[in-house]
Amino acid sequence: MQQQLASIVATARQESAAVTTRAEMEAFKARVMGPNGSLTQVMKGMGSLSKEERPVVGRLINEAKREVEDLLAALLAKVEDAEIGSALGAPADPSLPPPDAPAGSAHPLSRTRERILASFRKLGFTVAEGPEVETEWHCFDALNTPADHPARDMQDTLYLPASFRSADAPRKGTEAVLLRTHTSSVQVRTMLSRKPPFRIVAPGRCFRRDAVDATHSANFHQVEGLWIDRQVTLADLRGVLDFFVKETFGPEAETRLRPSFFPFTEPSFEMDLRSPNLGRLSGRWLEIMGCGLVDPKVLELCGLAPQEWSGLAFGLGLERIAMLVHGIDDIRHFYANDARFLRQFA
Ligand code: FA5
Repeated sequence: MQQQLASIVATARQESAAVTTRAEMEAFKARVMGPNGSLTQVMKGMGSLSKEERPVVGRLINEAKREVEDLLAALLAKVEDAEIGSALGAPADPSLPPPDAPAGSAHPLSRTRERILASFRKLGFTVAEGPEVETEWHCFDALNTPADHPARDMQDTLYLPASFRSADAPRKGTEAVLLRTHTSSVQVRTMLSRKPPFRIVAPGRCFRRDAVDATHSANFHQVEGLWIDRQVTLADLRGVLDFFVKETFGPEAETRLRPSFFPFTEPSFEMDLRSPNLGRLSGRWLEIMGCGLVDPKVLELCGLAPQEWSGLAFGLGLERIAMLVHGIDDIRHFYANDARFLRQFA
């Protein structure tokens, strides 16, 4: 019986070498392992063996079966390769990239962010970052925003449950933790951790309990700017922002500063933009960012002497800028992941 099995395996090995198609492979499998296959016949003969012979022969049969299964696995790989090769008109080369791989591209918000950062880099600003999950102190108190300010209301700001309270604030006790409502918290972290003078821009995600519509999202992006130095003036603010606007919207773009209020800047402004290249918005004054000179109280809270240091700060909405640059009429397009929309910016 041992000889019989050896000859079955030897024949199978010989025959398998001649197999080239899937049909031939199936026929080969049936000849050996099918209901009337050569190996199956031997297995059926097990019944006539004595009790002592059975385990010995069983082991031999299993070995032969495994060899035939290995042959079949190799045949399947060979046949599949041949099938792919004939479908492609050439032998398959698994190291090649998929022929129809679509080229990816940066998201329009990422592209706008990089463009904005590139403008500010030209003026010596470097990129800084801060956490999206922030303490109430970094987001509000250190920015001179009083406890009863409406922005601190649960209706406007997403607070984390009390179990998330943090000790990461330079004041006694633990602090409430929230999703930052603006990137101005990076101003605070930078002033606390770096020695002036410095100029930073901080891009990042912000969160507010705003109702979602064509111009508002509950999760949006800002780019913050902060320049701390000796004798920073409003002329510097105008110069920096004018440069950025002309780089982004073209040399014909004009800016204007309109008095406004933020607890962390004094004086504070909204900056408006007017440009002849903005489609149906051409020629209209459009509000694009908040800005001002850093309030001396904020410098003090962040450990800088207001007699020595001064600064300018600004914060713009990335989506709003991208919408203006590309003539996009609804902020929700940015988050819908619709390739037809995204491909237009590739
Ligand atoms: C601020 O957030 C200030 N921190 C900006 C600032 C920084 C002022 C430094 C002075 C000095 P405001 O709430 O206006 O300000 O938001 C700034 C910009 O973020 C807005 O002009 C707008 O473009 C964008 N923005 C605000 N809320 C949303 C929202 N829900 N969806 C999309 N963009 C928003």
